[in-house]
Amino acid sequence: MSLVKRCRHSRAGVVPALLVGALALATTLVGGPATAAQQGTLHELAAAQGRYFGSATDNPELPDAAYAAILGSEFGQITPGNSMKWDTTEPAQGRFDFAKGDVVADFAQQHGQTVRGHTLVWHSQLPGWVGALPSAQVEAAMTNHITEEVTHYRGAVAAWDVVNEPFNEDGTFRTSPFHTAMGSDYIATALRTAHAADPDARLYLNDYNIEGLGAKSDAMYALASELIAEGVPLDGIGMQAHLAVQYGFPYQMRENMRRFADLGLDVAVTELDVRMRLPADAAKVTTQSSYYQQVVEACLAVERCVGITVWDYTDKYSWVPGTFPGEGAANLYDENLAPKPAHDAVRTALGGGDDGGGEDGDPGALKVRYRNSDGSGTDNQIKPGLQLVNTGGTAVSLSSVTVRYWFTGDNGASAYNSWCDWSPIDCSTVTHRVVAVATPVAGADHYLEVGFTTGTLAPGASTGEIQLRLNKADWSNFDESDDYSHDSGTSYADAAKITAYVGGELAWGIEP
Ligand code: G2I
Repeated sequence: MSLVKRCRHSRAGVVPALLVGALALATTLVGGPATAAQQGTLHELAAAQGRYFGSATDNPELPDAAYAAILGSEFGQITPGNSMKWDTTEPAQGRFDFAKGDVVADFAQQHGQTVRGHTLVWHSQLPGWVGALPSAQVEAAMTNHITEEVTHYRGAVAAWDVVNEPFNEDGTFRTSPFHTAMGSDYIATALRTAHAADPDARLYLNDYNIEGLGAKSDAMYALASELIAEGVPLDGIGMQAHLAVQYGFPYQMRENMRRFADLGLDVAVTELDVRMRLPADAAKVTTQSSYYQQVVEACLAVERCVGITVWDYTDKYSWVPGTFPGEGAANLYDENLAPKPAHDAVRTALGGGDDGGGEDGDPGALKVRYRNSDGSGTDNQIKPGLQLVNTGGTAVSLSSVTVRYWFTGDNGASAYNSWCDWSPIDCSTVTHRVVAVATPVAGADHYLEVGFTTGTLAPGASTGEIQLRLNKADWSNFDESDDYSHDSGTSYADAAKITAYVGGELAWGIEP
């Protein structure tokens, strides 16, 4: 084994100044891709914000000198795409082979990079012998595998994806030899075993489609809460973030990251890419850039988000076309290793954009415009017309935005119905619900919350009119005159008493 042991880091996300320095040195030596106009590599920009910026890589790619030069200079962390998986490291029971993983670990060591180990327990790329074991032998095989691999990489791997992809889309546990043999307890057992083998490694659960709020991330949240309550050594949640321009940006990614952080966990974006149906066009490329940018912004907004790893940095070595025929162009660099617009978007976002980023940075520049479309302020409906305008210089993903129209329910039923009657952005993309205020204040015991399932608001763009309407379930009348957000103006004007949020943070207006 040629692996050189490296100094330990208590926290995968913190890049010691020494390493940043080493990285800068590597840039000078290998003559990386950064032009004179671009100050700092992606990782240096991230490190200045207390994050790492990394890439997946794979053994067949490393002999590509041009590829390796960028990998070694631009990124501060690497993840082996395949070579630390079970089928490679223990192809036959008890026969361990770390040669390929060592090549990646050595590359990292030579370039002052940290390594995320991927992955110890996964239903896929699992050698046939594991599935063929009698159930009673699976736990011992699993704990032995973890112990051997984690022990081998002690000091070289800063963080492990201990369990990968434990959930189905609906939030139920995925069937695997491990789940079949041990039920969901296999997860706690795996974490405890990994911790015993390397108490300094940061231990993660990793999955896809858990980037936004939803059934699958709720399941991960419930599992993480339970593991923490039981004292199981869990340090972080890995959000893979294999995004696609045609499916929209994950719903409330920041909020979702924050709830895991609030459990005391680190969060890492572990496999970011943004694919599209080919051929690429200007609109898809713009959306892609905005998704990359929003992921970076979400990570910078949540202190416990320790870093971002792209699932390889170039289209030349992407897994996407092999898995989704007709799709691709998912990465930051093209097939000739030239940086794409998404690369600039990431750089800009890491540079802090308009406010320097950082913890709870500028959530985005938006304003709400309003007109009263209601002929009567004392009938049984409230009819606000709203427009949302991007007043900033960067695109805003509508799925991260919510708007609140504050009002009082007066007397009558406590249940409400709400409606989107018309909008040029299509009411099917607009969500709306009435929420009771926990601690009512004058003018507001409820608000109409408006959200979006998809769409991007370019700099300067407006959603156009969104015609909204709400009523009480018993159709009793309102007195709108004292409602906080109500105004009698019937043409559109800026409305400071209607609030807008990006990723749950107030971006416009004054709350009652
Ligand atoms: O599928 C994308 C990623 C989703 N999350 C977990 C990751 O571990 C996964 O990575 C990918 C690798 O990037 C691919 O390179 O995992 C795939 C397998 O699930 C990897 O693809 C496989 C090919 O399907 C095999 O034909 C090939 O032998 O890579 C193998 C090794 O090159």
